Amino acid sequence: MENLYLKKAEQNLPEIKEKVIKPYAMTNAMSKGDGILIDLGNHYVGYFSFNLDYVDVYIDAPVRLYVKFGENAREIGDDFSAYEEGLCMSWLQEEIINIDFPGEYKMPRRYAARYIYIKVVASPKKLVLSDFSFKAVSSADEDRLRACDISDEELKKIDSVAVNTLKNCMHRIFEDGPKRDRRLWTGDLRLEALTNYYTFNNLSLVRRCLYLFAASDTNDKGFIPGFVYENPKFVSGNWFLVDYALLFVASACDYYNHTGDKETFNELYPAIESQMEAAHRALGTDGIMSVPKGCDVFIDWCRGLEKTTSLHGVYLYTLKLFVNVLENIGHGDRDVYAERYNAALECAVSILYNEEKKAFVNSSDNYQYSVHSLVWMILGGAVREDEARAMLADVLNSPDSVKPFTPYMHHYVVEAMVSLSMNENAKAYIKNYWGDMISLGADTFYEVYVPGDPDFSPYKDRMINSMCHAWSCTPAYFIRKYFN
Ligand code: RAM
Repeated sequence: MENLYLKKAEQNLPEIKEKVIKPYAMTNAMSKGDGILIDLGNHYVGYFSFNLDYVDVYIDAPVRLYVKFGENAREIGDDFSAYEEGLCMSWLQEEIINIDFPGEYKMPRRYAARYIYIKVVASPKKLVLSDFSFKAVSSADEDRLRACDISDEELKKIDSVAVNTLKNCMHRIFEDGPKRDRRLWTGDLRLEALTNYYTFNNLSLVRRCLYLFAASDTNDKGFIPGFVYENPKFVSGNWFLVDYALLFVASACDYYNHTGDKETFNELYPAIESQMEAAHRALGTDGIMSVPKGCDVFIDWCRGLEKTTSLHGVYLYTLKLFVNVLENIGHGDRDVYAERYNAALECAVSILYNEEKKAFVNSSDNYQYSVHSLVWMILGGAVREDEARAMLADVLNSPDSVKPFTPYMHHYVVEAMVSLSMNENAKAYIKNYWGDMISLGADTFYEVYVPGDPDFSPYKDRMINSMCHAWSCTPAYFIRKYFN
């Protein structure tokens, strides 16, 4: 039987918009060993073509070119042959192409790039490369982009880079990164969808992604995978992240809150409910969320991060959102989940909170003091507002606390701030963290950015890091929703 969710996902397949970029580059006669650098002027995702011609004597053998695509200038300078393999090196965007005849040459694969470097590896005679063209693609419709009426120039610039980041990750799905992974992740989807509501507002793309997760295969504990593929055909992922599964529910709630589309929410309800039930079954005997065998938890990429408190916070946060939506639509399950929220909240306070230290420092997390634990407890509603502000300032400023590594986790720090009406702090935080990437020359925001450690990578070698990563696009969400 055809999967109804997959059918719905196909019905919501977005139209892909195209825009042709014609970069200027000096065209001189080139011989073996010569290179040319092309600057597209901004970061784009799409297809590259150019023209090849001979100079005076016809080329009587194929021309072999090396072509490298860089999301930024640093990547062009990188020596890919020195790459230390963590993730597969085939993600690095370089090709050797052999061209048999003069004329237009269209490279068939899609790339994410601002810079393109071409070197002549072998050619029998002199040649000229010209008519460089980059067909940029995205399912973001620039004509629908809402204006950002903010007078603060710094925030305006941050907003435009954030919008560019989102646009370049919007394709047949919300991709996590157009250079690497290029798939749909639950955690990334949530942040992309939120930002999309305040920018391009492509609702069918959000629906498509929600349906794709609803169509995925759950594991033996009942959790949906952290990611799915959909091109050329749908394939369910094989990494089961409990926090991400919960954020799928959060995304469905956000979608309802933004659109009021009860029909879609109800269609998705069996998948949503199954995640809430899987999470309920994963509660330990102490009432705190645990990570069942065969599952994992993400939260952030920092090394050695203890995650129990954070994960429990994600559970509380999701329950809170879910109960609220159930209440709005007058759903009969509301009370069951409201009771679960209250029980989980009580456990958080009695087990995870350390009265003496006035912090979420506990044996479940080996007494680790982290920004993550507190932020998720604040978002889960486990901290009194008046105390939360001072606690947040303390954990952020403490030299001993574990700090976020990814824009993904930094998003939730800012979300905690706005939930506590600390909008000025939130603005300063965004300027400091995301603004720093701009001062490094970012056209799009990065997958990971650790101030003071520009070489950090969760995958051994920073060359594989994605420099346009959707989960870092949320300043546009905060700026447009809260600071306007
Ligand atoms: C990486 C990607 C992706 C993220 C996962 C958990 O592989 O950066 O965006 O969601 O980690």
